[in-house]
Amino acid sequence: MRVNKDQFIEDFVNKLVSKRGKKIKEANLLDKYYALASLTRDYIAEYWVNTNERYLKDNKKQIYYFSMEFLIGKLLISNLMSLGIKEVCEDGLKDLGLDLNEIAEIEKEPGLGNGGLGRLAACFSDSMATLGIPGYGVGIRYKYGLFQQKIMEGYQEEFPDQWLKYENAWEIKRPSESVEVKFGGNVIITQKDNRLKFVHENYESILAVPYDIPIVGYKNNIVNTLRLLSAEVMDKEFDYYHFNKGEYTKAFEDKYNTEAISYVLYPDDSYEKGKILRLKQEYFLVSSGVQSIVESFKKSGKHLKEFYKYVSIHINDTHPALAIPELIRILIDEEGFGWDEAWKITKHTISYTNHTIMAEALEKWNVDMIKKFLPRIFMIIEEINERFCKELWNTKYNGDFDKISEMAIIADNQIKMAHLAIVGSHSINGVAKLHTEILKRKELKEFYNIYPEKFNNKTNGISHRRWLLKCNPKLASVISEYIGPSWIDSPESLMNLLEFKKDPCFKEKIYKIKQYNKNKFANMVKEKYSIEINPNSIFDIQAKRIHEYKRQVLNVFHIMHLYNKLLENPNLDIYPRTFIFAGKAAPGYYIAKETIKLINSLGKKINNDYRIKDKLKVLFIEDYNITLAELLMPAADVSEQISTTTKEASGTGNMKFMMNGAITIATLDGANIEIANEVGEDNIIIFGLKAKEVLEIYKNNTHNSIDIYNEDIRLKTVMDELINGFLPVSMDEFKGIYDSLLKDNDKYLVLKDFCDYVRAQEKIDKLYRNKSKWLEMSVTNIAYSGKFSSDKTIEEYAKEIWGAL
Ligand code: 26V
Repeated sequence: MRVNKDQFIEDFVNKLVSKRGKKIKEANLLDKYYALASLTRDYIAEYWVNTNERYLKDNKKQIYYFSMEFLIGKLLISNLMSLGIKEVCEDGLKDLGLDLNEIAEIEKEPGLGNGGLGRLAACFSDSMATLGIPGYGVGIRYKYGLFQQKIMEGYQEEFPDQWLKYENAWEIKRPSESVEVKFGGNVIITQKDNRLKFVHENYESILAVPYDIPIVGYKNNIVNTLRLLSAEVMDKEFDYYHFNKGEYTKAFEDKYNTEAISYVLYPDDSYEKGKILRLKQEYFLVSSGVQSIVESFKKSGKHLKEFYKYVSIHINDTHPALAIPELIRILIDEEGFGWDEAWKITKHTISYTNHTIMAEALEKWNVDMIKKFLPRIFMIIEEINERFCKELWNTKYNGDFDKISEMAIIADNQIKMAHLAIVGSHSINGVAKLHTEILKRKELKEFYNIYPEKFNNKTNGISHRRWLLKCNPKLASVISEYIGPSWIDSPESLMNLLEFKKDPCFKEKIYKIKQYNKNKFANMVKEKYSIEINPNSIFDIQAKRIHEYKRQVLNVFHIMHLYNKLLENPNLDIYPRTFIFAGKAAPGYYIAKETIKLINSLGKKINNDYRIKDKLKVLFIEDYNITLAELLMPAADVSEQISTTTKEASGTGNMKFMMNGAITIATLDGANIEIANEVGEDNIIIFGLKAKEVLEIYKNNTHNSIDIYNEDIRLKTVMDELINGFLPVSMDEFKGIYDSLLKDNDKYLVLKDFCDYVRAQEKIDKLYRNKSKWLEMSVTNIAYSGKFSSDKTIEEYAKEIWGAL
């Protein structure tokens, strides 16, 4: 868009008055933020309206991306950049004596997700808008996002994330587009004109109120929509009878119970049985979403028979899988379709992404629960299941009861959501090549046998706009200086950087930028934690959810081993390193929380030990979120991607670090494999067991952690230090971790990979000393990172799954 500086200044000053009732002199930072954000939204509005109008006219396929999580990050700067007016605003504000970054910092980040899955949804939304694909995100407007993490005495403590405490400057509430979602009650079946009719009675109604957030395409005048739904009571806000009796809690009980549906994001990244509220959230999302889509489709005048030709509904993991029975319900009960046609329309409309093979994250709902809260939906799932089992019986598996009950959607009084999602959709994809292969050959192999055509791979990607252009402006500008700005629209042209990987002048610039970003990070650490870190040390970062399979403990063991070596010989030639951790643990995940305590205890010991002469530092930065990630990625020298091979479906942090020039130390897991294939083995440090070996170990149970413990004295020493008073905690503090590794035979093969990990880390130490070589590797990583732009991923989804390009 076009706005000149004078116009901007005038608009801004007026906005402060109209929106906040203040002149610049009296305005505080919050006033300035809201004025600027609101002005930016005004600027966006015109394009938003035009885009919607165009989409309506164009008759193109609309993509609805259903996700329980959207981790979009702060929006002010990125929106200004997408509008192409960041510099003008910055200048204008400067004239007023204001600093854009200071204002932008005060924005509250909507933490509406747990991790990779939620951030992927945000990167995809960004890419859809930038590619001009009519894409709508559909999610929940949780009043409280993922908990705020504070570290107290080394332990994680959780606090409510009150991101809506003030207002959300970006959203537009649309009460007139609210829809009714029905829970509970019973279903009456009658017969009319030779057809069964299903009437849902005695249900409880909840209103789903949409809030729309603009998703601004990058300098293309396109603005897509992220629609977040909030639960409200249908009509009666409170009960006068109880109110008059002074029973205030009772008077408002219904309201609270209803609205609780969209109060809190579940802070788990794995599934816990029997959470009624979570089930309600999932149905709330899909029912309101699918109803609105059908309504708006009907307005277009086309026949619902053609629904799937104009609408794709993509479900982000199985969490929104009830979209399948919900669409069938609407088509049959409300629109008068017969089963066969409703089934065909639904299957052609829906596609599904699987994000994990971790058994504990695979959703299964108790039959009685679904029956009680969603009686009509249950009938439909039962029907799908019966027909599916019959199909199996009549085709491949005649007489094979075991196979059929293994594949059934309903078995052992449970509904398996992954099975429902596969049977009721036309496409299922994994998120990296290895992950998809494991789905096809192992986890879902029975389904692959009968529906090979449904399975496909779509390796994840990240938005290079947020993860390079926005978060690392200095790097972005040097890149443009050398290869021109075309990489912003076509990220694969980052490859042109390879030409300069041996250019000393270019490399020096890359080095200086990394130093600048490291200094910036070090200053934050000093200010916030009063810890001095050496910006000339290697910044070695592991930032992700805390989970046994991600093996933060392996990282810790290596640090302890280095520390032991230094204690033995304080003059040992170790390149100074700062080990940085960040990430949240699910509040109920004991071992993960103990891992945080372990990192902090080690930090306390090492950071205060003058004997090792500041060669090692260990930091845990609290409250990892998108905003912190934007500071961390540009400051990293080393990216830790060390999951137990086969367990990390893809990973996307790996791509963000690489794009900012960090060197990856990794197992051949998830997308690490594809990163390694791109950059070549000289530009990534690979270690550890291969997928085949891991699968073999799991299958034949050939692993014995006690043997490794006894054989490797370095490892034995480190492990003993967990429980012998070496760390500044009680002796039994880390008994849980210790036992999981020895008594429980180290399910995630930490001990097995330790030796090779130490070797790989020694290689890093050596390589970093060769500055020229290191910078060459760094440039190579940046150059190949364009391959992992979510623009490319979304293009593949659009072409191969949605039929939309
Ligand atoms: C499951 C549940 C179950 C109910 C409570 C809330 C909740 C939240 C998340 C999940 C699923 C976790 C799966 C997940 O996040 N997978 C990650 O997806 C990334 C994007 O595809 C991928 O890069 C990571 O490797 C994968 O772990």
